[in-house]
Amino acid sequence: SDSPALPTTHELRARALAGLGNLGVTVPEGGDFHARTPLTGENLFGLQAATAGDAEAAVADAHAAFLTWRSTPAPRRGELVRRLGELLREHKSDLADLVTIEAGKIRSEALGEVQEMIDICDFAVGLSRQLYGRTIASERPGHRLAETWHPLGVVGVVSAFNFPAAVWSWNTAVALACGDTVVWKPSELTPLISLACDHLLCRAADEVGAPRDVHRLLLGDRAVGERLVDDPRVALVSATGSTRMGREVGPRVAARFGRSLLELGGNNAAIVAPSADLDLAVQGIVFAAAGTAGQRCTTLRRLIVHRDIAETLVERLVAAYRRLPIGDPFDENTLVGPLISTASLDAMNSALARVQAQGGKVLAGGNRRLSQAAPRAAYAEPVLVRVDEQTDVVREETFAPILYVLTYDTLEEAIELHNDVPQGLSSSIFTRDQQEAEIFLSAAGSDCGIANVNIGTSGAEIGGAFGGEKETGGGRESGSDAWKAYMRSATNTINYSSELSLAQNVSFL
Ligand code: UN1
Repeated sequence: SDSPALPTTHELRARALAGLGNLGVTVPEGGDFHARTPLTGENLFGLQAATAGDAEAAVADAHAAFLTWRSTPAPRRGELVRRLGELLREHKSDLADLVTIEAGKIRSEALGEVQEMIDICDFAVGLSRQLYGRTIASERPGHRLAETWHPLGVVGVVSAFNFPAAVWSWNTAVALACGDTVVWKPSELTPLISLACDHLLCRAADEVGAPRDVHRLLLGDRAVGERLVDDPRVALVSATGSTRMGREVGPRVAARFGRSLLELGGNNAAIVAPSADLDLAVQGIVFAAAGTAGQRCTTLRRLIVHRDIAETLVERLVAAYRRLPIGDPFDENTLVGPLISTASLDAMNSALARVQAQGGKVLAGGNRRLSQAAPRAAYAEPVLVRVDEQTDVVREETFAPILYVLTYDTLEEAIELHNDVPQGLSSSIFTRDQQEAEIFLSAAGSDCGIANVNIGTSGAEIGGAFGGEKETGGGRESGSDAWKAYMRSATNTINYSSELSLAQNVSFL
C-alpha cells in the first residue's frame, strides 16, 4: 500500500540543508536557478547559475590544470581518486539523501548509486597503475614498436537527472586517473548533489596536493552545455541523455574534430523462454521495469515472452504490479518513488493513450497516485501493456515505467523483434536452455552493448564497459577498457641499431 504521508517541502529543505552541512557545503542561495524536489514537485532553494564568463573561466582553468596534471605520475593521480573514494564512503548516507531529495530514488537505490561511485573510484585507483600500452614486434632488425597512452585534455561531462552522481563519477574517476581534467555540467534538476560531489573532490584535491582546477562544476541550463560542446579546448565531450540531445551534440563536437562519448536512450528488452525459471524472471523483470520508477536508461521497456508461458507470466506480473508500494522514497517500504516531473507523467500518459489507440491493452497500473497530497509531484503506478506488434510508440523510449508485453513462437522471431528498435543499450534472456542463451549472446543475437542471461537489463556493475549501439550512441564508459576513450595513443618506432632501415623494404639514398 502507498506510504500514508509524504514529507513536506519544508522538511525536505531542512533535510537537504542538514546533509549539505554535514558534507561541508555552503549553499550559494539567492539566485533564480532553483533546486527542487520531485517528492513534492516544489522548489527548495534559489541558486546561482553559471554565466558565460564562468564557463569560459572554468574551461581555461581546467585546461591550465591539465598541463600540470598530465605530467603527474598516474599512480599519484590515483591517490586523488582514492581520497575521493574514502570521502564518498564517509558521507554515503548524506549523499544518498540528496539523491533521494533531487532524483526521487528510494533509499536502497540512492545508497546503491553512491556505492557505484565508491566502486568506480576503487576501479580507477587500480587503473592508475594499469594504463598499459603494448609492445609490438617490428618487421625491422634492431627496432621496437610501442603503443603509449597519454592524457587527452579537458573532459566536458554532461550528465542526466536519473543518475545524477554515479555517471559523473564513472567519467570523473577514470578521467582523473587518465591525467585529464574535468568540467561538469550536471542536469538542471540535480544541482545539490552536484555541489556535494564537487565539494568532496575539491577537498580531496586540497588534501593530496592536486591542482584545484582538476575539476570544475558549472550549474546551468543547456547554454552552459553548449559552451562545452563548442569549445576546442574540451578534448572529449561525454554526454548522457536523450537521443535528441545526442543528435545535436555529436555532429557539433565532430565539426571541430573533438571527440564525443554518447550514452543516449535505450529501449531495452528481455526475452522469456519456455524453460525460464519464472520465480527468478518475475523478480528480475519487476525490478528492471518498475525500479527507479522506470527512469534508468537500462530500464526494461519491452518483454518478449514465449506464447506457451505468456498467460502464466503475465498473471504473476499483474499480481506483482498490483502490490508495488508507491510513494515517499524515504519510507523503507516504498519501492516506487515519484517521476521526476509532471512533464514525465504527461509523456507517460500520452504514450499510453497512443499505444491504446494502436491496439495496446493495459493489464495493470497506469493511474496517478498522491495527486491530492502533492499536486505538483508525479507519482504513478508502473504499467503493463499487452501489445500485438511493435508499433511506433513501442519503438520509442518513454522515460517512465511502462512495460510492453509481446509474444513470440520461435527464438529467431524473438531476436528479430528484440533488435527491431532504433536503440541498442541493454538486453537479456531468461532461459535454462544453454543453446538459446548462447545464440542470444552471439554475433547474430542481441545487437546491444549489454546482453545478459537470467538477470534483468538494469543494474550493471561498474567492472564492465557500459554503453550501447545504434541510437544509444556507441560510447562505452566505466570499466573494462573504456578508459581508452579518455586518452590518446601514440605509436612509437624506436631504432636501437646503427643502421637506417626503411619499412616495406623501401630503399632511398
Ligand atoms: C543510467 O541509467 O544512465 O546499469 C545509468 C544500471 C546502472 C547505471 C544506469 N548501473 O542500471
